[in-house]
Amino acid sequence: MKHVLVTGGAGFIGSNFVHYLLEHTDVSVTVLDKLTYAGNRESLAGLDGNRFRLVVGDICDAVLVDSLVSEVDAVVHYAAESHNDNSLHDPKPFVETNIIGTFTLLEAVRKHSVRFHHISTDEVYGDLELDDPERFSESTPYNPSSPYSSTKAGSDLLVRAWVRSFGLAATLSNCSNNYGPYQHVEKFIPRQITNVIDGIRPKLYGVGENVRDWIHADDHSSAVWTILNRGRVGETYLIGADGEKNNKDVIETILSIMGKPAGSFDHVTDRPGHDLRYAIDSTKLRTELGWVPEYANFEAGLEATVAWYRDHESWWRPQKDATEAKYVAQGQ
Ligand code: NAD
Ligand code: TDX
Repeated sequence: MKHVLVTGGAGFIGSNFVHYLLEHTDVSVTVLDKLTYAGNRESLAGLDGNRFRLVVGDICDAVLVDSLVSEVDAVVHYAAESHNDNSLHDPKPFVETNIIGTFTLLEAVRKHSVRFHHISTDEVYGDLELDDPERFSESTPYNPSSPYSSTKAGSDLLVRAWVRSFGLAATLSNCSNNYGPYQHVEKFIPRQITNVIDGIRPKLYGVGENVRDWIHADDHSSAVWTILNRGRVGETYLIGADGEKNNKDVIETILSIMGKPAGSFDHVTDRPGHDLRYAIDSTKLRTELGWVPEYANFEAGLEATVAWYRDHESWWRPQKDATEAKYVAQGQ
């Protein structure tokens, strides 16, 4: 593999993967990114121009997609509308980018016989009870709850159909909640860290017993590279690092790392249809492909993430006030 097209490479996880490729492999990288509110060229600043280029454009643009796909050996597809709360207020861009955009890419990789890896989420499986001993596995039935997760589920099913009907050389991965540098301040962990920096109390939806299964974005990237190289075509792999925590505990940990008193957060209006718990069983990825996560300690990873946001205020500051104002207007 010499040249990889990364869609959504100016977003949180996509940019992490681009950095991973440039640091750990010899491949050249083209990023296709629309630079929506969630994309940021600063997340790709300083990369080696001999091995990297950014093309600003839409994955729904079939002519552009066809030409870029014709130049590469593989496509790793991160581009998406990614925020559940936004999908509850304005679902249309989710249908366009997540469904039509994925369809557009699939038609191009089919035409040019290019290897495809589709990035998806554990949210396609719906949610679990707090005391359910089961975790999500590759055989869990799809049962998405939100406009976001239903469009991701739809895109997964398109990929699977293109594999079966047209013999596309594709793999899929469904990962749990990521944390780390370069995550937009609309998301849970960066929102609370930057609120504390700004002297605003962190905001917990509802009671806060909802559980997310946290993984560091670096571990997600190493898993995707592993699957791209050694995964079996047509297969789905779940990615997770045994990081289950409830939201209230995460806020308390952030407060403690940042030297604030326990309990100094606000309960705000809950998210409609809020999924209760996600939990990933990543046995297949670990046993079949030998992948292991590097970040075993969530608190240490969170401490490093807090330090990154303290040190990179110029990266997140331009988005902060408008994002927070939008939440406040929604009662969140
Ligand atoms: P993000 O919102 O930070 O980034 C998305 C990127 O896609 C942005 O750079 C944006 O400009 C770009 N984009 C959006 N619409 C586009 C379009 N029509 N054409 C081209 N580019 C477009 O999202 P993220 O958190 O980095 O998530 C990336 C992928 O990983 C998504 O597919 C998401 O479903 C999946 N995922 C995310 C998580 C998580 O915890 N964040 C977990 C599992 C899976
Ligand atoms: O201010 C907040 N307070 C709060 O309690 C925000 C923004 C969120 N929450 C809760 C909602 C969720 O239970 O925190 C949890 C995490 O919320 P998000 O960061 O919005 O993530 P989530 O909805 O779990 O989805 C994320 O993980 C799976 C990503 O945004 C998705 O793209 C990915 O597929």
